[in-house]
Amino acid sequence: MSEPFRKVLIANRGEIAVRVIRACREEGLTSVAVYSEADRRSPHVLHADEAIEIGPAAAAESYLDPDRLLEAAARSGAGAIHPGYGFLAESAAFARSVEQAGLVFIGPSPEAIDAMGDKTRARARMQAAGVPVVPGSEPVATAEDATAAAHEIGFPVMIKAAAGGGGKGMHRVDNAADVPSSFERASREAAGAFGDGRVYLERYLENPRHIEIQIVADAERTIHLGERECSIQRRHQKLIEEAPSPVVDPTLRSRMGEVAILAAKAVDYRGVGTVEFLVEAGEFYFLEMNTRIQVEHPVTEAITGVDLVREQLRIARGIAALDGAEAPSPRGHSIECRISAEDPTRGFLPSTGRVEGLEIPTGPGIRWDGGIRTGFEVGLHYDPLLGKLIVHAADRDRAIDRMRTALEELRIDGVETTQAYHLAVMSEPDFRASELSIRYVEEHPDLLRNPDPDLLETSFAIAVLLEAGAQRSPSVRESASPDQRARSVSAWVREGQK
Ligand code: MV4
Repeated sequence: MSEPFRKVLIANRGEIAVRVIRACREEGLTSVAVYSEADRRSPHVLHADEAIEIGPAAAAESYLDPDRLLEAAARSGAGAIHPGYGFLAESAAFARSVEQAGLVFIGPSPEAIDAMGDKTRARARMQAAGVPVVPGSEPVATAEDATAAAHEIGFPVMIKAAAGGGGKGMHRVDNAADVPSSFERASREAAGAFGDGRVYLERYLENPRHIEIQIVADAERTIHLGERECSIQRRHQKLIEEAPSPVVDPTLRSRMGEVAILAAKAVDYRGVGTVEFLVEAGEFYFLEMNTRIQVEHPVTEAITGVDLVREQLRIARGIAALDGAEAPSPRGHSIECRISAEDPTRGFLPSTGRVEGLEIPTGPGIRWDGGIRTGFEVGLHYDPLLGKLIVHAADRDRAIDRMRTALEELRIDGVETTQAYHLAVMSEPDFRASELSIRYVEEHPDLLRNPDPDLLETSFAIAVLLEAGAQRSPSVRESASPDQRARSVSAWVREGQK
């Protein structure tokens, strides 16, 4: 059992820092925020019981600097560090330093982080534990070995970096002739990006869904809390998540859940964690395990009623997961939209500026986890996530309608955001029909041309005039081309619609 602690340093910023601070307060724990020069007036600083400035805006010299964080912990007398997600959350070295400083790292052991960090090691370990992985090879040393492996697996194949993650150094190969060049390129990229040029091969899955299982584990029990559907993403950044997945039935859920428990047990996992799968044609394959609280944790919280950050804090103090209870049966449907300072009409280009106005939607089944307030300066130093809008309703259709209403109420003035994109998705037929895969965003480019509501009004007015003109004016009706038709309608309107 861990040392008890009464004070927690939150080594993070933004919405997740606020989320953790709130959970600390409810658990009777004192919270210590850390902040960079750029975050002096940020919400997490205002919410925390105490706050310590740790360095300049550049994350490498503040939120990513283990020494400054440990120094702040020592100075404040914190007995534990919660890393949130991103930054140092999945650094085994940081977790080790925290423990060596005599503090509790609120997360799994450094060994569990390490075991899941190396892709090929994790793959081998999962295979040994009976967890299905995408059919594939060990790391291959030469182009000849890669070609032999590809023939054995069958085309198309994916060449992946052993040390990789997040899609870097991944190459699809469709035929044997292309294997050597792709092998060389993938090895070179892997060496450059990860300092480890080893690559391996997998069968390429054409149209998979990305579905993940939430795990909660203490020293005695490893429990799963069902799945989240995370297929709607762009360049490995998730945009929308939901729970449950519209394609997972109770049988598949319990099969995936049992396998996720096997995966967690294989590394003696403690705390909350997520096992990611690719799912295609009713089959599922282990992808990786995330050894942290995830951005999308609220959709699981909504349908299970479990407070996952509370679980993290309590498990770290040696208290039984779920207070010793069984996993609750899920109720209803939850959707999360990530609201980021990015412009979907310009390839999700990060947008900067001052938040001039902010209206947060409220009402039954609506939750906002945010890290901004009026006057907040959105810069380029950190992740562009401003907040997450989460809804919960009795079923998926009603959750979508509720999200649409909430998105219409949300107002963030001063920066471009992904809000209108989300609104467009909520009405898109394939989304409504749950026709999803990891290709959803690229397969729906029309959603990226966000129609401005004012522009929509204008084009609607033009359509009405065209229709009326065509019915009542011979020159409009007999126009030879759309251009001429437009000119004729203008003339018809100017002349008083005779
Ligand atoms: C794949 C795949 C298709 N086939 N592996 C991307 C991130 C990395 N962790 C695994 N990834 C993929 N591996 C095989 N054999 C497609 C992806 C993939 C993906 C996976 C999950 C979520 C989003 C994705 C987006 C593009 C590609």
